[in-house]
Amino acid sequence: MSIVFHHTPERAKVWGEKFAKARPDMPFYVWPETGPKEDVRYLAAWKTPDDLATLFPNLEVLFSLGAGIDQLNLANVPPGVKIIRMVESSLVEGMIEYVLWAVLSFHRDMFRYARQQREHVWDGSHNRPAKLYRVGLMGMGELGSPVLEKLVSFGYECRGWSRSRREVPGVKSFAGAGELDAFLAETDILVCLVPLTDATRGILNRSLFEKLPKGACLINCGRGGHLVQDDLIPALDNGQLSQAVLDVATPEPLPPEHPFWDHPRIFLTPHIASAAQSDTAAEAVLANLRRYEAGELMTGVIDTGRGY
Ligand code: NDP
Ligand code: OXD
Repeated sequence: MSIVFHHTPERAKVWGEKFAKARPDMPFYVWPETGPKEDVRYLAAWKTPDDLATLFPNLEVLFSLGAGIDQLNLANVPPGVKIIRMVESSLVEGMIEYVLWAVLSFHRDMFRYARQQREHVWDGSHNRPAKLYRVGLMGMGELGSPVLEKLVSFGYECRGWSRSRREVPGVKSFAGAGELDAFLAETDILVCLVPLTDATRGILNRSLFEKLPKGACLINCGRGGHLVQDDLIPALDNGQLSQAVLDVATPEPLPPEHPFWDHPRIFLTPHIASAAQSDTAAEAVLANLRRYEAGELMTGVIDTGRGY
């Protein structure tokens, strides 16, 4: 009974050491090494190799190396194989830092001051307190809920939107498609942290932007596929949005001629908002393997019907 790891050699080294120590009984292979294919029960991957069914006929669990699973080709995963997303502490910490940085930067006018610096303009505005900013976060899950808790502690007026109703202290909660418009109407800074599914693909579009108060800020740290990219620049140019912070795009990397690179009101980062650290990620998978072998429920099980 073995596990195959499919990612970079640097990560594989850390994982290999963790597994050698914690599970000397379980052979650990780094793709493209697999050992006897019929022995492979577990695969840990960011993207899956093609033709999983023939490659690993006895595969039982696919561990995503990301919190998101849209990068895995799910059509490729044989029925009956459990899919588990990454749930671990460093992903949460990274996302808290990123969203807090982006919200603070918008609130404290840092994007404007960066534009002014390029033009040698010295023009400061009076600071507005955090409580005057309403932050609306889409996706109150493993990442979104602790991000909201941190934003509350900084004094922002926080709202959260999710599929089912979620409670986070100090956060006004909205649920489902029926409450989306009310959520948007009260959101000055919109943070997207829902998973990319059939229900959320293209959700950040012109019609949604028009439901936000004029001059709102968009922070997308979900996936590029959430945003209808052709709708963004018109919304920024007509003032409906005043700033976009994009950590994700389609495709990644964006081609050099893409208009997002040079737009003065778009701040781009190269999908770095957060990432699982190898040591804590390996520990999370080891803990899930223990649960699985004991017949317990694993953390982060994907419901393929709802897509996350
Ligand atoms: P979770 O599955 O823990 O949480 C997802 C949240 O989104 C839940 O609250 C869920 O609602 C809500 N949601 C899902 N579908 C809908 C819908 N149709 N309408 C309303 N709400 C919906 O995911 P994580 O918090 O772990 O991760 C979220 C995403 O963040 C990942 O899928 C990935 O795309 C992105 N990510 C980006 C990173 C980056 O560096 N840019 C790093 C890590 C993750 P409910 O609570 O009712 O289930
Ligand atoms: C993830 C990511 O989904 O890093 O974990 O984007």
